[in-house]
Amino acid sequence: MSEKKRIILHMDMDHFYTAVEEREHPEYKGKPVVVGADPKEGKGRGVVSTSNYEARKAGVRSGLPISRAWKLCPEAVYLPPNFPLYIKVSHEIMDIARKYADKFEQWGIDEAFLDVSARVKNYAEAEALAKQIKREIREKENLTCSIGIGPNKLIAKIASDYQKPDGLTIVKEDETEAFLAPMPARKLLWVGRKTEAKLKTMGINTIGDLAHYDPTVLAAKFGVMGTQMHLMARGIDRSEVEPRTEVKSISHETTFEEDTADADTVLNALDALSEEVCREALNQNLFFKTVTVKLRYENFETHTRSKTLAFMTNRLQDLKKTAKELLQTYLKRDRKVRLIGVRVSNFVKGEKQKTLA
Ligand code: TTP
Ligand code: MG
Repeated sequence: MSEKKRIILHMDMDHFYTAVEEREHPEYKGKPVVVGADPKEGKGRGVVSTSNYEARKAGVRSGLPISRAWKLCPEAVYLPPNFPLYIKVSHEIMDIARKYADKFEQWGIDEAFLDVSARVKNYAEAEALAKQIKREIREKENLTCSIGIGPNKLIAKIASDYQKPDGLTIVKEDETEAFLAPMPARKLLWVGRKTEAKLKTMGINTIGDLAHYDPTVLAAKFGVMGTQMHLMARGIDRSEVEPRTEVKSISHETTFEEDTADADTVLNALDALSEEVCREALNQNLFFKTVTVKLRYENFETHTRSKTLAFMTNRLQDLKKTAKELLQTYLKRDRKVRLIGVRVSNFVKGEKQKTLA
């Protein structure tokens, strides 16, 4: 049975936080701009949330320690994140884009998938639609985005990243293989750094290498993920564009490479987990009230502790402080830790801010 052909768009705003900042402060235009932790003249902790393209030229990008950013580009304009503003703009952009889709799925704060199969007859019409979305966002919001068009979400997402900023990339069904083949395997959604390293030892560097690899060997090595990776490498993705179901909690955990009794190591990892969890909450515009930590000792004895705050928050410092407080009681000098985790729950959805900026 043949399936109906789909046409999917993926839209991703260009250097979102810094683009919004530049729009609000035209005096920053042309200068490198970095949004993230306070650099404290090179002594700051924490990381870069994002940077504009001028700062990226100096090597400053998302996730880089802010102290490194300062060394690479001390002349940049450094700004703390203004989340209420980014969330307001995100709502406005999503409201624009949603109108153009039969099915719409927001993905993070500045990305969305649009299934337009029922309203366009072919890729030429999809291209015209994408241009219209880009125009409306530019005119109403004074911001640019990049759009990818393809036969499924996977291709559309990779295509939107292909020509940034202000890009529009169309990859038709019969072009997917040639489009994907030269790209590094890492570009596939499921391929993280560890998997990438493993693939390299197997001689797999590009998506093309992966597509031509024996799927039974991949399945034996990586389980379901191996099968999934092989399908993706061949450009196959049947997942539907659908509004995300309501999230009940957001959590991340990590297992130490070696069990450790060193409190600093554990607390640094806890901070990193809190950062990941907080970013996801921010991306989904969720404020939380409950924080839970999990700890597993080397003998697999596992503990969880929760605290419900008196207020709702999405601030990283609140999460870090609460998580630390909760975990502290378990950090005993003679006991080695195997795993820790951080979870936030009890969500309140962020309000649309009507009169900001
Ligand atoms: P991205 O779309 O990944 O990045 P971007 O929009 O800044 O740049 P690009 O032009 O390459 O799309 O993420 C959207 C926003 O999410 C980004 O502006 C800031 C935030 N973010 C973080 O806070 N930390 C991160 O590590 C990343 C990747 C993004
Ligand atoms: Mg973006």
